[in-house]
Amino acid sequence: MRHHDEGRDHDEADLEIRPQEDHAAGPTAVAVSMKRSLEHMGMRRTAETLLRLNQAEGFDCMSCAWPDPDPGHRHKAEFCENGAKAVAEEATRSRATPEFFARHSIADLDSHSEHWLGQQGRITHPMVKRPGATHYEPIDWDDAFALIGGQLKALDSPDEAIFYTSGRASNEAAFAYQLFVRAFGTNNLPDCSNMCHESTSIALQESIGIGKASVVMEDVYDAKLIVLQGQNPGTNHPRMLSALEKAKQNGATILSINPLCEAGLVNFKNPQTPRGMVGSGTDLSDMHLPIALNGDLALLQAFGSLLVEWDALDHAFIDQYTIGFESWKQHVAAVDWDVVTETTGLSREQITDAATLLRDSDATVFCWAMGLTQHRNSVAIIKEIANLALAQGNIGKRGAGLFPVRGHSNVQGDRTMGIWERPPGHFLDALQKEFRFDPPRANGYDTVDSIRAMRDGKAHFFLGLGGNFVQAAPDTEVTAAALRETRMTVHISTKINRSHLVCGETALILPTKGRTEKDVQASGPQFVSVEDSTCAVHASRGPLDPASPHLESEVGIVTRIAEATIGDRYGIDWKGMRDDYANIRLHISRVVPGCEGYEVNVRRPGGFILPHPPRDSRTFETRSGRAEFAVSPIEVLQVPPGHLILQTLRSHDQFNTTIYGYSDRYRGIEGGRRVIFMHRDDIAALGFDNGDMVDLFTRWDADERVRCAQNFRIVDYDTPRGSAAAYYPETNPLVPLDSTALGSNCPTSKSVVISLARAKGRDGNQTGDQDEVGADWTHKADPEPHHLS
Ligand SMILES: Nc1nc2c(c(=O)[nH]1)N[C@H]1C(S)=C(S)[C@@H](COP(=O)(O)OP(=O)(O)OC[C@H]3O[C@@H](n4cnc5c(=O)[nH]c(N)nc54)[C@H](O)[C@@H]3O)O[C@H]1N2
Ligand SMILES: Nc1nc2c(c(=O)[nH]1)N[C@H]1C(S)=C(S)[C@@H](COP(=O)(O)OP(=O)(O)OC[C@H]3O[C@@H](n4cnc5c(=O)[nH]c(N)nc54)[C@H](O)[C@@H]3O)O[C@H]1N2
Ligand SMILES: [Mo]
Repeated sequence: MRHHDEGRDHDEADLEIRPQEDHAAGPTAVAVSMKRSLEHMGMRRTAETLLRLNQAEGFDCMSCAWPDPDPGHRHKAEFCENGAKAVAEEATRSRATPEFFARHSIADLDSHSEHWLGQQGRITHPMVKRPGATHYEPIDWDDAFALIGGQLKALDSPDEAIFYTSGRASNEAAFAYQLFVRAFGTNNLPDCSNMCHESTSIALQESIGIGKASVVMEDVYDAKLIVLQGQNPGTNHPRMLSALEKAKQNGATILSINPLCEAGLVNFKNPQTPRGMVGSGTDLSDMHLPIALNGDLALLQAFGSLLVEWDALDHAFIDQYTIGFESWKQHVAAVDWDVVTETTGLSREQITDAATLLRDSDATVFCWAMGLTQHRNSVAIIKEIANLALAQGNIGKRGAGLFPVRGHSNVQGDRTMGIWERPPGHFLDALQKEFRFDPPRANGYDTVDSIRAMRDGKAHFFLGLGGNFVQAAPDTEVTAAALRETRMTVHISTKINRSHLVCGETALILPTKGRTEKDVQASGPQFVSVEDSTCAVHASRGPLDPASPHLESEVGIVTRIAEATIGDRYGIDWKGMRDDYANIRLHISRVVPGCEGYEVNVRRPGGFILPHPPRDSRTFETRSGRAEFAVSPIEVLQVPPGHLILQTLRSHDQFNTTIYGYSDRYRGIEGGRRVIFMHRDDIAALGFDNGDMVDLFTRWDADERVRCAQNFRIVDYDTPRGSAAAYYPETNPLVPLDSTALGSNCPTSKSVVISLARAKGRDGNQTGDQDEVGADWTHKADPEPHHLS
């Protein structure tokens, strides 16, 4: 495996640094959407897809999990630039055929960038790499399923197999998948959520009894104050900007808390309005706090302390619905302001000004994403948001609530359907009743534990329902080596990605239909269903003919793997589910809480909203039966002199590990991705100049590994001192596998302590005695881990 996007087809010398943009969207966004769509799909397919995207009778956008407006209030073009890119990426006319795989060995493919791999188009046939082979070759579906079934049956225990899910799978596919995995006998169901909003799910479960958002779309429109913390909506949830604009027009104030002044947080030019296309746009944030990385727990406790001091509290709510208030009150009242200002990089005045916004609002919506979930103390941070919401009674009230903005379009639905390595007992009981078998009760492996199990020879089989595990997971070298240890890796995918090239002894690629495509089964055309960030569940129907006649649907693949592995054990009717997805939905309606009447409800235009006890009736299904205040000590991340905290984030031209292109327009980065954003005083203090090339090293004392990512260009950028940023997944080799959030085991992708050294050149040999700036530790191993293949 190469340095990711430094494959031979891309030259970072083309990199161009421009000024940051001060607004998001606007006419450029429309132009970019159209250009990419036409390039990949041509005119007809562009029209066929984009006009059906996010429409009540159309298909759900596979980009993010932002909710749709009510069916009556949708625009003709209810999509954003990045949604259009996601569609173009899937509905492309390019094809990766068996001839393509015959021309390119796996080693050759591995020498290309992730972007190039994606550009080869949709995979048309099931492919296999046999033990010792250098190439993938085509395989019949029946033979592929027999190989998988044979391998699974040969394991000593079902717990030696790992069944990963990315968050794009439909509810139907996810339900069938978890059913198969549990009938096979394991709870090893890690998913992308383990690297994403897991900290949210754990924290909110403990604080309010449910790990999901307590708002619906209307609450955003009706909020008095919206807090946007650790989130870059202009890039990752662009349609959220329309909702924020509407909220502003209704009088909302917006407070953004982010180390970076992201374009969408500042100004939004709504491409759906004339003002957005030619005018000056809407100034979204009323106040921006440029917080230092990982400063949020201290900031939120400082807010708490001020609200207590001002008695800006909802005592009736606190008395009636919560426990633990007194301890929390005492804890925050005693907050150490020196620690607060030091860890946040903010002044007491700035923090006090922001707290007055909270004080003066009687309806606050708190939004957050990866900037809060991927730190060691993430669970504590999110419980602290819940504390603030509880202190002011901002739950179960119009215009108020907790709003973790989910990532993958159906990551929340997959969890609802039982994709979880730690399933609750009541879910297993319902499964047992419906299917008359004893599901395994022991917890399975999450993502990090799956990697450990493969590394340690405890798991020998990996199956990915979507996703790009090797690139998305932390500690790339460790993860790659772990996957290579397995006897079989299987990927259900639409397009080629790096994980297909980091193979087990035998490897299979099973090509699947995507959201944009028609899915016809024995009983006729099928639709699938998905859940968004606000618990709204609705149907999705693809308009296009499948990319190849040889594709199977995800439900088709999963049910046939089940047949090949467990046959008719327990008498589960896999064929019936495959032939008519309504049969799966019938099971869902009887197993999944809140899904009674699923078939009817999901067919309604706009679908239905799942129950949410705190939102609906201020009912809190926690251990105590009340919403719980949590007390969390502030632990300051130790950053030795000469080191920085690095956050790994997304550019405007990628979807997770899928690299659409090399234009991070809003941040002014064109033609390349290997950049590190730094404060100019940090650049100088470390003895560098803007534009210098550096290698990045992780500071991590817990093991002897040297973690390094090479050849990043320093970009002088508006970020707080000590806080640096670089793109994911190029920096994943720097994230230690064992560095995870307490309580959720989520990798700490937003707080990696690093040092920098002048780059020794693309393939330059690193030695232990290089002039690593500011490092007070020495290399203990041979630091040349870059070419794995
Ligand atoms: N186009 C597009 N859309 C996407 C995705 C994509 O890759 N491309 N990915 C999808 C997925 S799976 C997800 S999870 C979401 C991710 O959506 P985001 O969470 O918006 O994604 P990131 O790029 O990781 O951005 C993290 C933001 O948090 C800020 N941040 C980082 N650390 C801190 C901190 O310590 N404190 C605070 N207050 N802020 C911090 C960063 O500056 C950045 O603005 O987007 C989804 N939507
Ligand atoms: N350093 C660092 N690491 C991170 C993060 C970070 O911020 N920093 N973010 C984390 C987060 S939030 C997430 S969610 C994970 C994402 O982890 P994953 O979900 O594993 O990664 P993706 O890049 O979204 O997966 C893309 C692949 O999915 C396949 N695919 C696309 N559409 C379909 C489909 O319809 N069906 C099927 N079966 N396959 C399809 C394609 O082959 C594509 O290559 O990464 C995590 N890793
Ligand atoms: Mo995510």
